[in-house]
Amino acid sequence: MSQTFIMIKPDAVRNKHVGEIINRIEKEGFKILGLKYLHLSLEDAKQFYKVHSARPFYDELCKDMSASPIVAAALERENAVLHWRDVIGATDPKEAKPNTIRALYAESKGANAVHGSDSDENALLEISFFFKGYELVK
Ligand code: IDP
Ligand code: MG
Repeated sequence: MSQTFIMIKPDAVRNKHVGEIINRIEKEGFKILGLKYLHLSLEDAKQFYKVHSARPFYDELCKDMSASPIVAAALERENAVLHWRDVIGATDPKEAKPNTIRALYAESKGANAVHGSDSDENALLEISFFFKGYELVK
């Protein structure tokens, strides 16, 4: 078993896709270890995405991610990181395969409905950014 960290981004929350995306998480066989609904500050978003601070879209990304509430979750499954990346599809919804979450619900490359960790190591770092140990089920 391995873990991944996911977010339902502000665009998907505003577009009322939270229920469908959580349904998909369950259908894909993930166990939910932690789940919260929160509004990131601009500083939190900058800290979370600091690996992208040199990229041209960084300021817009952080502004968008702190514009309205998100859902954050820690998930467990075999091959969790790669399986979630398959379920969400390519960063740009125009390139995402049919029936992936981004193909179904994303507005654009920036407002692309969901986040998913890109490695096991980053999954654990991202989970600890959002959750204290006692907020995660064993
Ligand atoms: P990922 O979310 O598919 O892992 P990353 O390259 O890690 O994609 O980029 C992080 C986030 O930054 C993306 O999910 C998207 O919201 C935003 N982003 C990435 N590339 C672009 C771009 O070219 N224009 C606008 N936003 C982008
Ligand atoms: Mg990424």
